[in-house]
Amino acid sequence: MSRALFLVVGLVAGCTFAPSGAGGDGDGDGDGDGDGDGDGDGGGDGASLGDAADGGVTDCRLGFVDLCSLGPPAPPMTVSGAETIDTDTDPRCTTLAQAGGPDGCLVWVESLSIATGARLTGVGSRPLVLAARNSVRLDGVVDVASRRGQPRGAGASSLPCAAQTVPEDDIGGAGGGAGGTFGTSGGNGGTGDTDVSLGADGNAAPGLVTTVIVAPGFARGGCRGQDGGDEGAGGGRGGVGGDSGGAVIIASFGDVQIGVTGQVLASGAGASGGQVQAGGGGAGSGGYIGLEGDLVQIDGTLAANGGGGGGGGARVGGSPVTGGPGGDGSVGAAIAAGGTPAYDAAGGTGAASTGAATVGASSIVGGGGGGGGLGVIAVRGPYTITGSTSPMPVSP
Ligand SMILES: [Ca+2]
Ligand SMILES: [Ca+2]
Repeated sequence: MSRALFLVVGLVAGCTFAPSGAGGDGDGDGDGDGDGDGDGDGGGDGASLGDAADGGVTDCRLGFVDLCSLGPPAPPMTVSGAETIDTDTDPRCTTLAQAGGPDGCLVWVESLSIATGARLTGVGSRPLVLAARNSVRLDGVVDVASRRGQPRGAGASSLPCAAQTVPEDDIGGAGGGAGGTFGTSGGNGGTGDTDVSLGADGNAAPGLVTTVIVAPGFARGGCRGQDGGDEGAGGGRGGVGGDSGGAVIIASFGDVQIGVTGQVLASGAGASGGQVQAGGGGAGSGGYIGLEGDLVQIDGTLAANGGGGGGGGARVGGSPVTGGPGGDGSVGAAIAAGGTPAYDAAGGTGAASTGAATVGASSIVGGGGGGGGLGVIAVRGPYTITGSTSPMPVSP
């Protein structure tokens, strides 16, 4: 487990925001008094953002979301059961343009609370952006993770990732697919047909991963794993690659509190195993979690882990055997299991803060698929951690 207790106290460079009456937030930079800009903004924006109760926004920062540019928020949002937001169709979405990134679905509310045992699931092609004028309190789950065989998380696998070397088809045993690479590298696929059987085409090259993507300052899904190589026309099909984890931002003018039972999940999906003689699929990488507030308090769990690669397929004693699927990216900091082999080519394990993604095994039959790499967790503003985050946060 990746547990740490520390406090990061730092002021965001450039313009900062603080609602009046938040008490003490302005001490560090003197916003609380004598800031001419603050006074001006407070008056100008008062119609949309200020009110008698909180005294209006006195200063603004351009973080993940320019909250000061928004109109009045929707009423407080409380999730107490299971609820899903499809970021392509939900009427609560307004389109958020992200500089350099994909459009997101912005849900802009007065405050946000997710109760213990409740779950807010984001699906659809766009990242999910939850923003509150006042506090955010998560005791339940915000879920944009992807899981094998289920709809992918919001914004998952929706942006292109650098081209990977495609695994080779081979009747004597195909190559395994590479795992998705995002915040850290996925694992390569395994080589197939290392005994060069059934023809003169040599062994089967594996799928190879690409370079890591520098942590972006906007929400985007991670990278999908590759499909495994096929046995050949009409033969066994390569394992289906895993979707990446999705993307979510949670931003507030006030504090963002993730309680002990709270979770934000953006892990990638495990891949399917290869059919007879075919390569296992590569797993999806973790996705993106962005958090922003006056203080971000992480007492619960943040996870953007990679999934496990699929096992390689084989013909064993004349019978076709399909490799096992890899595990989905974990909740917490455990590595995801690779798929069991039909013969001897297991899938690679998925990345978590406790271990890097591993490669699929090479074999005389179909190679294993690689595990998925880590996603990205980015926090703007000061934060504390007493819970578990995998990977550890970066400051964009
Ligand atoms: Ca072979
Ligand atoms: Ca061959």
